[in-house]
Amino acid sequence: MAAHPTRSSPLKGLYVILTPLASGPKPLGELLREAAASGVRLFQYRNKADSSLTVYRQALHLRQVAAEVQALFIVNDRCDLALAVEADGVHLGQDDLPLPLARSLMGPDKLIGISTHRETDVREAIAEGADYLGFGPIFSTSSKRDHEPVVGLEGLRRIRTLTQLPIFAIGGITADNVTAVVAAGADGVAVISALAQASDVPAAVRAFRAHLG
Ligand code: TZP
Ligand code: MG
Repeated sequence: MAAHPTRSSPLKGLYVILTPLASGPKPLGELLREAAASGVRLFQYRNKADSSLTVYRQALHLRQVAAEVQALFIVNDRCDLALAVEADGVHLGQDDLPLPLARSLMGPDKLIGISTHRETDVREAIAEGADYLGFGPIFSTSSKRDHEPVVGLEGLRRIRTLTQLPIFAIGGITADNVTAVVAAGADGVAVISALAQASDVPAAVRAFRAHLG
C-alpha cells in the first residue's frame, strides 16, 4: 500500500463525498479511481444507511483504493470507523462527538473537519482546533434530508472573515456556480451529486477544477 498522505497535504479544491445513496450504478471505488485520475486528492466516505459491518467493509475497500491513488481519505461521522480503516481523518457534524473528545481518540496527526452552519459553530470549531471547516448548505440540495437552512453566498462571505482555516463550501454546488462560491471565499467545495450523477466523471472534474485552481 502506498504511504498515507499526511495532514500537510493541501486542504483545498474539490472534495468528493462518496455516498451509496446518491451514487448511480457506478461502484464507489470506481468513482474514486476516476475522480482521482482526473486530479481529485480529497475524498470522504459517508454512509448513514447500512449496517456497521457493511459500512466497515466498504470503508476499508475505499480506504485501500484511496491509498493506491495517494488521495486523502476521510470518514464521515465515526471516529471508530476512521481509526479501524486507518483513514486520514474524520469529518464530524454538530450532532457527532465533541471535537476535543474526537481529537483525544484520533490523536494529533489525523485530520478533523467540522460541518458548520452558522457563526457560533464556526467560532467553536476554530477554538477547539478543527483542521478544516465544511460550511453550508450554500444552496438548496436534495442530497441531505432535513438540511439546515441555506446560508447562501452572503453567509459564506461573512464566515470567511472569521478564519484562515480551509473552508469547504457544501450544498448544491455545481460547475456552474462554483466560480461564485470561490469568489465568496471558499478554499474548496465538497460535492455529492455533481460527481455521483455525472455521466462523464473526468469531464465533470475538469469543469470544477478549471474554476478551483
Ligand atoms: N451537508 C450539507 S449539504 C450536504 C451535506 C452532506 C449535501 C451536499 O450534496 P450535493 O449533492 O453536493 O448538494
Ligand atoms: Mg455527522
